[in-house]
Amino acid sequence: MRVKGPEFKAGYVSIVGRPNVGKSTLLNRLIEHKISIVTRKPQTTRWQIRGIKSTPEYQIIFTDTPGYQNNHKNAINRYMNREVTNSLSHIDVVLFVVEAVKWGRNDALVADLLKEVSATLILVINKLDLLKERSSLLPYINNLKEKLPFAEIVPLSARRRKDVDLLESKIVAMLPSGEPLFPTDQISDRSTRFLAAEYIREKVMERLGDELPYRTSVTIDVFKDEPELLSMSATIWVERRSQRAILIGGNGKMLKSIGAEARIELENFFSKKVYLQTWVKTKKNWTEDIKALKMLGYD
Ligand SMILES: Nc1nc2c(ncn2[C@@H]2O[C@H](COP(=O)(O)OP(=O)(O)OP(=O)(O)O)[C@@H](O)[C@H]2O)c(=O)[nH]1
Ligand SMILES: [Mg+2]
Repeated sequence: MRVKGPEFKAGYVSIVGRPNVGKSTLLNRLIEHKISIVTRKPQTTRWQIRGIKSTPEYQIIFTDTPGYQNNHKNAINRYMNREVTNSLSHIDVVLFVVEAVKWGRNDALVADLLKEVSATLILVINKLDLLKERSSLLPYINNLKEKLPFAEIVPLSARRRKDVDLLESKIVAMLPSGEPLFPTDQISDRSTRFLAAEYIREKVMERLGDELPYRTSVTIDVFKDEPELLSMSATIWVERRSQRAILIGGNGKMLKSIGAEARIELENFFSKKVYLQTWVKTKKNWTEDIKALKMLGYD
């Protein structure tokens, strides 16, 4: 790794907030790659995912996290909440993401967690483009200012490039000086195999988010990466036989569509042809079963 001058900055930044506020959208925009999957359904992200942004002047290691909540209390949700709390130690900056101008029980839970955190706090008020009454923003900000000692409050839309650039410049100002912490050509801590499974899960959630919101998980059984072709075999896990039938659909139509959509995204991401086989298997009540969770990668 090239040694940088003393003015180089590097640090860790965690992105936290309740489900569906736009954390993963923000991460992807910040690092300009689709590392974390995004759907309109809450509880899309299930694990910590790091995205690394390196420039000649600085390196930021962002961690996207699952949405913090206490609506659901089963084993998978306990795992997801733990991913959030674990992301809050040994970091420099926290982006606390909320949605303009909403504040609920789960936002308050996140605020409580952050009371114990020593890192610099930035409040990111997302989805500004959806806000009809601009006049409601100031009282909202004034109310949130009382809750935690924010170093910055940044209303934005994670979908707008220039808003995200401005946020990034504010983050850089708060980073400590130091050498790069990761190789400067690395964009994530996750393997391509992991990302492939996530892309497939995204398509399942997009298609069946209403019928099977939190009941599916994806594992990759075969991952053969050759110069011209990536061959993959993936298993989509569900909790019950009835869910398996929904996922497969009449004449296998639903599974075929999911496979076709995932393949297009994977071909874009890997810039090569992808051969994808998909299977659906049942693992009874896996969201409640610690052993099954481990087998599916929630360890
Ligand atoms: N209009 C608008 N929609 C947004 C914006 N940012 C995110 N979204 C949408 O909000 C939904 C949730 O976005 P995600 O990025 O998956 O949210 P998240 O906080 O990562 O959600 P979880 O992983 O479930 O905790 C998606 O449909 C996004 O397209 C924004 O700035 N404006
Ligand atoms: Mg997410």
